[in-house]
Amino acid sequence: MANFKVKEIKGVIPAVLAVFNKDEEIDEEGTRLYIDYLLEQGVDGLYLTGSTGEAFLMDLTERKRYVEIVIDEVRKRVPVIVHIGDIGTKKSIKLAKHAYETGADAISSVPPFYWQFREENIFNYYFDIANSVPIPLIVYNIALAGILRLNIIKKISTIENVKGIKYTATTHDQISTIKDQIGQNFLIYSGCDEMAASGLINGADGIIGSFLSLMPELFITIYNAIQNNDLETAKAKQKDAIRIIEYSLHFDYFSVIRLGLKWMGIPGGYSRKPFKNYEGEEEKKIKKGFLDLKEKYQIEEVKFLDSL
Ligand code: MN9
Repeated sequence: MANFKVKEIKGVIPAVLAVFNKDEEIDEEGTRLYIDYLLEQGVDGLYLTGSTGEAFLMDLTERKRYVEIVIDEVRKRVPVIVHIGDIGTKKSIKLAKHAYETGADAISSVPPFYWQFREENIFNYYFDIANSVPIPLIVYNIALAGILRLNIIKKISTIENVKGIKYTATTHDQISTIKDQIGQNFLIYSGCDEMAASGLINGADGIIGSFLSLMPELFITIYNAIQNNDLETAKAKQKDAIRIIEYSLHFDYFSVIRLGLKWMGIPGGYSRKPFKNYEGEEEKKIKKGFLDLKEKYQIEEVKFLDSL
């Protein structure tokens, strides 16, 4: 059963990595420590088994197990959104029902992908999953699965349980337009970490993303600064975030986030193949790159950089 109302799901919500061990198996102990770390930093919620959670590299049993471990570890302290998206309605409904039964506060899904589904297929996909469980559904708009046009977002928003959108597109003016045309209560989570401040300025209720897992403190500062109309702080901290992210994106960045966590003594685990993991000389090179950035731009108060 859900513990939070959808209105309470806002703020800084890390997209959670799947912590695998070196043999690519789920590392339960590591996962629990990593989740505890995020909660200690004061994040407002968690987003599970999405892109950052390498969901499409796991089978359904593994995805379910991951959700069970995290929800058990969270112990109702913050809301949990479970991404249940898959390529077909039938599989997604299985995951949706499992998420609901395990205690997720909301589900979320990318549109069906790979084939060029027509808008009618996409609408029906969301209709069927939204009707399979009594908890809110957050649409996930991301280029990797195909960006949804405003008209289809509006249509999908008329489905009863559809309560918001995770908006990982760069067209941030549309965040404002969605609020105007669908309603102020339709929740929007800005998903481009490089543009967190912009998303929030345009009216997003929260931010969800990979780098919030590595630097929750930085994104909490950005979020609070925007709430307090402190644009100077928001701009300065967003610049720091952009520099760190831009550098990380030269590599398989989930693995870079894992390294950052490891340097702080937090288990970040390993990615599944074909993603790459960095060790030895490559790890040293990445570390050196971060130290150079820190020095060149005088980046302060970023915990993983301070741990180097
Ligand atoms: O939506 C994330 N996208 C993916 C969330 O995981 C593909 C973002 O947080 C990006 O990882 C981030 C870096 O581009 O903005």
